[in-house]
Amino acid sequence: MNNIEKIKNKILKGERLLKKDGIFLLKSNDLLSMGRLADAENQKRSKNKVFFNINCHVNITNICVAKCSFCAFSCDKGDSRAYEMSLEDIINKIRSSLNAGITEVHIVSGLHPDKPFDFYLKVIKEINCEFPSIHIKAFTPVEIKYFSNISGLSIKDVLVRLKDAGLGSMPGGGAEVLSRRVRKEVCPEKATADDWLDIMETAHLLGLKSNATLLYGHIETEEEIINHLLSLRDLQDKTGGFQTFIPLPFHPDNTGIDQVNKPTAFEQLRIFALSRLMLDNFEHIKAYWVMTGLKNAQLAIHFGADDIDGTVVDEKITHAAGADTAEGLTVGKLTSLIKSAGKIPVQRDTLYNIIKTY
Ligand code: V47
Repeated sequence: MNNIEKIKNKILKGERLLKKDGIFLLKSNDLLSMGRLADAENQKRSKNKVFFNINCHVNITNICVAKCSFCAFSCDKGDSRAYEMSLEDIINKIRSSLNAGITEVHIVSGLHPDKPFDFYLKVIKEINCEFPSIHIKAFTPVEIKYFSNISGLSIKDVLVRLKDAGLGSMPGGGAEVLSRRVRKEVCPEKATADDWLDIMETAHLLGLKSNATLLYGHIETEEEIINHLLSLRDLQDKTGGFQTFIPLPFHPDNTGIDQVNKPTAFEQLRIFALSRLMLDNFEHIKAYWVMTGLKNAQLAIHFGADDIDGTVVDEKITHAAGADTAEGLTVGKLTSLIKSAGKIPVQRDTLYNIIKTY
């Protein structure tokens, strides 16, 4: 029996994949076998459904005190690219997306040097007051840690205040690679791997759901990718608070790590299949089309992904780093992409309640 068959047998028996299985899969070129196994896992969970939502992204500012070498979005105050949105700008931007039928606003931003935590609380309160039916998914653990530093409040108090103001859940960003070595190299000035995990644990215990990401294709090793997945799986065993795992292929343009190539379609699909197989306690795996590209997102839904994020509208972070995708997609485009791959498009809300099956 070859190794892929051994892994298949393990999965059939309901056994959990180990670190060595993950390393084997990450090195494997047997992509089609991995895809079949990953798709079978999705059949158990989502059948042929592929989820998306109607959302809009708001990046309040690109001014950021953390100098992460993988990021092309952030800049210093005074830089010609620097911008910051006022509360009014934010409300107007969301209002302009209402016609599209958004059910979610996704907010992540730079770590601004002067804005107090109260500003962010006000943002959440005001959005909640103006648009009570829209779910607010906002702030990564990196931002939460920063809010705690600038306000002097504990992590728990920051999260409780945001939740009381109307925060509905948290996006999965800022995880990068949960490794001390990698973070020391690429993002030494922000929340550590332990901070990220502890903050997600606290959020989950407070009843806030979240996602989780992996930023891959830069300086990380195979072992570091598998350890990242295992850390997420362990925390999910404890809290059950993660909804979706989103592997993010690194975009090198305009970053401090521009000597590498963007992960190929083959590498991306292998990561999708690997994630579906290793993260047996995650309900969903998302192909974030903005980063994967539309063609790879469409293929990914046969290689372990059951979600392709949403309409997005005006994405800034990946486009700063050379993404060649659109900045937003219509529902028609998203549904036809899913249908032409033989799957069933399902519009969901942020918490995966079904809104409409197409
Ligand atoms: O945290 C930054 C990554 C993330 C680059 O939770 C880059 O539903 C590739 O987390 N190349 C932000 N990636 C995006 C994110 C996200 C997106 C969509 C949905 C959800 C969700 C979360 O983007 C950052 C960072 O890891 N990133 N720079 C880059 N050059």
